[in-house]
Amino acid sequence: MTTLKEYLDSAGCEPMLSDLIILIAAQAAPIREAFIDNQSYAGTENTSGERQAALDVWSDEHLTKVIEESGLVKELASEEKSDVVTFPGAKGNYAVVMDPLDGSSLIQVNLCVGTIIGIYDNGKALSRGDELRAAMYMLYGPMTVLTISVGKGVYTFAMDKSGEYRMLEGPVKMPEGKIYGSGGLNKDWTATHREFIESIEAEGGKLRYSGSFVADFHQILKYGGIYCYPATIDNEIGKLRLVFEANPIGFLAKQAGGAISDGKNNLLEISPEKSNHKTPIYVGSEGLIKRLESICGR
Ligand code: AFP
Repeated sequence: MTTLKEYLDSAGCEPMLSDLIILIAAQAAPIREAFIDNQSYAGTENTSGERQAALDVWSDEHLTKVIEESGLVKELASEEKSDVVTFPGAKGNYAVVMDPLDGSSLIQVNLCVGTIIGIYDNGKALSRGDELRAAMYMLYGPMTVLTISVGKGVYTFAMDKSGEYRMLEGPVKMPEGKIYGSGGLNKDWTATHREFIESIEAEGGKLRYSGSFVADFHQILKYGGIYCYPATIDNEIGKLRLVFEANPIGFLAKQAGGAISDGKNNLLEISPEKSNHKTPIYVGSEGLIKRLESICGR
């Protein structure tokens, strides 16, 4: 089976980018290893005021160290840090955006969580999603799975016993499907969001929502459908973050034939105002995003 390195070479990745991707992807092994000693909450909050799990903090510190030591990255933005960090001595001109551990409320119940990464080659972490050079996530499920795009479709790999990633599938095409999941309390949904969800349910849509965006997206990538974390009547900016969550996942969705939107705009075309810029998110099959935008645009 094709290894990650063989795939990146065949996709024409420049050697520095290939090295950076392989280095970050390899960190899935130590992060997985760290689950057992980091099951509690850390007693701290991130910049969005959310409780940090010990594994959020561990993964953030670990990835930051590895990325800095690579000498390839000029800027790093992380969901667990208040500001963009700069590494002035870097020889490479990459910028990395990351959610070191997405879905952290599921750590203590052993459900699927993951690490989300976006890579820019312009040295600027606060860039638009459509400027990403590459995006990927590592998923800590029954297998350790890497889903990646370097702008030439989406490919999935699984880590074997020796730590080598071997290709599972690709190019992955997201079908039109009927799986849906929505964050936000039902009582706080807006009329347009409710109308959209009811239209999916009327067609036999199946509810799947775990509390881990990256795991829920992975299912939608395979079967089609939509993940939503909408604006609600008490919170019009939503909960998820444009830079670390929406943009890398949106890039992957687009590369697989899907789309991402806040209900009216393609999120990949929005310039982040700050590191923890929040936005309503809808990501999934293209037809459902078109339907959503026609309901919201009325
Ligand atoms: P973090 O674990 O990185 O904080 O992300 C959690 C999350 O942003 C996303 O992964 C989930 O889909 C969503 O929050 C769950 O939120 P609710 O608990 O409000 O449904």
